Amino acid sequence: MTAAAPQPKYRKDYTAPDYFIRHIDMTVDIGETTEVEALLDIERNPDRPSGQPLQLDGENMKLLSIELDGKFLTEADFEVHAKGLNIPSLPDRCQLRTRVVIDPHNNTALEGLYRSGDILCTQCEAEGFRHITYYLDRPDVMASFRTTIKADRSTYPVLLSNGNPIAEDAEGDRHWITWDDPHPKPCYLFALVAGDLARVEDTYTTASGRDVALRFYVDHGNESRCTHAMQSLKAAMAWDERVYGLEYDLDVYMVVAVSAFNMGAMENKGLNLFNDRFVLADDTSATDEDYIHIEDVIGHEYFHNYTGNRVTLRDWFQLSLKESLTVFREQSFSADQGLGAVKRIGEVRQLRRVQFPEDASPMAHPVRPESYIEMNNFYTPTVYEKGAQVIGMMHTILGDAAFVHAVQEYLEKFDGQAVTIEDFVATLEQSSGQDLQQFRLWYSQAGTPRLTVTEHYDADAQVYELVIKQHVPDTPGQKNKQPMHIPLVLGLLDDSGQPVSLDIETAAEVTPQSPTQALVHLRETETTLRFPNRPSRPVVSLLRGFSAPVKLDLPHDKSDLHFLVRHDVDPFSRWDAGQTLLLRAALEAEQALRAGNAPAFDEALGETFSALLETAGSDDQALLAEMLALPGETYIAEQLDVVDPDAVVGAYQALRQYLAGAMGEHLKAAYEALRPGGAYRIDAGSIGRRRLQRQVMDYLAAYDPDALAGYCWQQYDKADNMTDTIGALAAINDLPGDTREQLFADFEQRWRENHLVMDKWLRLQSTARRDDILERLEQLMQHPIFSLRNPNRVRAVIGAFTVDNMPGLHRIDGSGYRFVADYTLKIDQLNGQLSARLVSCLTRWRRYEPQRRQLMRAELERIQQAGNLSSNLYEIVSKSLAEE
Ligand code: B3K
Ligand code: ZN
Repeated sequence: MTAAAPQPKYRKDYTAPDYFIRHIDMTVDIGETTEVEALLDIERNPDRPSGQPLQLDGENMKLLSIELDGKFLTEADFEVHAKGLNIPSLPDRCQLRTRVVIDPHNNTALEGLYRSGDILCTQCEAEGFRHITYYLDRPDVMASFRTTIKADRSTYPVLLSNGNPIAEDAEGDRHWITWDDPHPKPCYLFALVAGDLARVEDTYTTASGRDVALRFYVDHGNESRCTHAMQSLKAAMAWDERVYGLEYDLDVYMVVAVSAFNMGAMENKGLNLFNDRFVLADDTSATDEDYIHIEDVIGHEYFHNYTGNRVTLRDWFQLSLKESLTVFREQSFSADQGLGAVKRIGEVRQLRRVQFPEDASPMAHPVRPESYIEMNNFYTPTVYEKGAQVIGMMHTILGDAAFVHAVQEYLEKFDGQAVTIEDFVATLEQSSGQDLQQFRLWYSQAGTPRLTVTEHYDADAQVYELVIKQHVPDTPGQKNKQPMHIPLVLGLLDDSGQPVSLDIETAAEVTPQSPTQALVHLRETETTLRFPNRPSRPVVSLLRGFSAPVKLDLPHDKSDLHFLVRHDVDPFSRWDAGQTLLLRAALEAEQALRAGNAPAFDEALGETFSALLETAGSDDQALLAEMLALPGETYIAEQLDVVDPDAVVGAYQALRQYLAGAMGEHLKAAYEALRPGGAYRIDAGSIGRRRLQRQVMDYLAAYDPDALAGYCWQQYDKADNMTDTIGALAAINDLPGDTREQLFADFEQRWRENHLVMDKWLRLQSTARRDDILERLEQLMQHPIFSLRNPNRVRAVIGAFTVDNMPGLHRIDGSGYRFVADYTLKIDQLNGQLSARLVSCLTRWRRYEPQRRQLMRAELERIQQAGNLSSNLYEIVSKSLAEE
């Protein structure tokens, strides 16, 4: 056991700070050791009682001296402990100077100031600043920052921090520079970078005609790989001006790409830090998906400048306030860049793959959590992605114009303040006149609501009726929940597939969106909708555009679903009808396999999906690729009360094999027809074509592995871009044989110097279905490019294995679990944020069949008993093992 179990913090316990820090003047002197001097202008909070002790946060640092208003304090005047420093009493206004030594070179947790390759950089969100100096490390303490960095000139020629450079000088081997950021900010937005970096510069002229310098800092040699990120930044700046009327507010916007980074990127004011995989790209080394991710992450961090930085958080329980709104803005931006509805489908796929499981796990928490042990564990799909859906529902309820207007009001009203989710929702409510009282339950109730729909058609009365029941499942600490306000968008199709003019009789509120589409506000446990004057039974298209993040049990039988696949006008619902058909088929196959029978599939299923393939040349190819992609194994498993991974994997494979057989030779024709017609282009049409081609290759691997191997060889050989190159490797990944080995070996030779490209190579091998996968993983970790200290490499090998290798992870001898637990413990000694993510694959042990359940639990107990765990890992493991 951990010596003293870390204690949770509760949202209900929030109190305003006793003291504010109005300004900080710090000097970071980088040398053999790194010394940080901080001069804090402190003011008592007049709303709090006087005479309170000052309790500064500070960890992993050695205190050299402390002065209060110019007088050195002695040890009797203060108390230093493992988590900070207390001074029993303080004048109402004073200046406190501390000098500490920190050790960035041995900071493997990558929080605070740390080394990435040869550069020093920071990560302060959520609570990293307390690793740099003693401070009130909470977002409602906002100060102006002045930062002087001193360092060796040749090792660290570039010295950056937030704001504007105001002075610099050099003497001998050393130089220094002072940065001034006059806008008060919480310390989680502080950033510092020191290193030998190349600078790529461009300019953006804002709508009001101001020039903003855009500067990317990257390793030397990577200058030409910033073009796409730079363009994406400009597109994001223009989008925010056009859609929200928001202009960038400083003269310089800096982005630094670093290779050792715990997450995607960080929105520090004026000085974003990025995981280099979300900056660096060129056609030969980046895939379509890389290009899209870069645009998304660049947009996301840029949009934080308002939603997060200008208006920030009162406390960490409010994290979703900035993250969900920023993800929503990022998603809107991204959809506008060309892929539209297909982007939405991708978001839903991802939500179902990672957030629905989290919502049904021991870590389930509301979008606004009530408690946490380690804040870094709450940067979750629930806070981000479900939170963005919650914002999206308010957007649907208010309508686009009223929503945008309300967000603008919120940003104006709270500019420069640290606020709460309640402040945001109340502003939306006041601005729009909509009642969001019941809607607020989305922030407090965890768990994915389930809608069960039954239908009845009365031919004599010519009335079609739907009864919709909602239920929110129990989650840890929350039972017997209240019904939610769920916006359900729907339409009806007549028997020729035409949309029907809607006339709805119901006690629920209905907002027409068009003559044939309506938004129904579900607020009760049960809602009845009656559609009169229907001479024949219509087919209902429900949850259009995925209007709410719910699980939906459709009333449709198979023929209705086939009909919707052919006729629905809403791309999401059309796709989802197809997914429901496939899911039902997979679940039947799973049942058959568990009963010892061979799976069997309807002929109609093969016909519908073959017919889709035949539209490959004409239809929206990106949408078609999504329509043809099977629901993933994880999502299939999600539907089951007890998971037998062998049956899930078997069912998935059987369904794939069946469909591949049904499509047959058409697959080859489609593959040929989808070959590139010219040089690589990154536009929505070309991306769609390549996605569809990849999907076709996935079926071809099942239908005719030899033919596929030939195609892969040729494609790899001719490719002028990474999407086609990696597509060839991905398609052949699970097929043993010489072609696979040769292509992987050649790829390694070609790309061994490029760690981002090698991550793709590592990732594919970690997810390959092969009996010797664990030995292979060990070999991969011996590769010169691999390091347990680099999160990207660890995620590519171990992370990918835990998420995308169901048969490997769930080997019946328990060796997959043992492997994960061993590395979780090893990595936890270095980086608690990373180890806590890796162990997540074991947390839902209770859902598995008895043998696996026991094996998974034993590994979790082994981790728990190892002792000396990071608070991150401790929280996840202890919550997973807690009694239900
Ligand atoms: N705000 C950061 C995430 C910080 C994560 C800290 N463990 C990136 C983002 O959401 O934009
Ligand atoms: Zn964010």
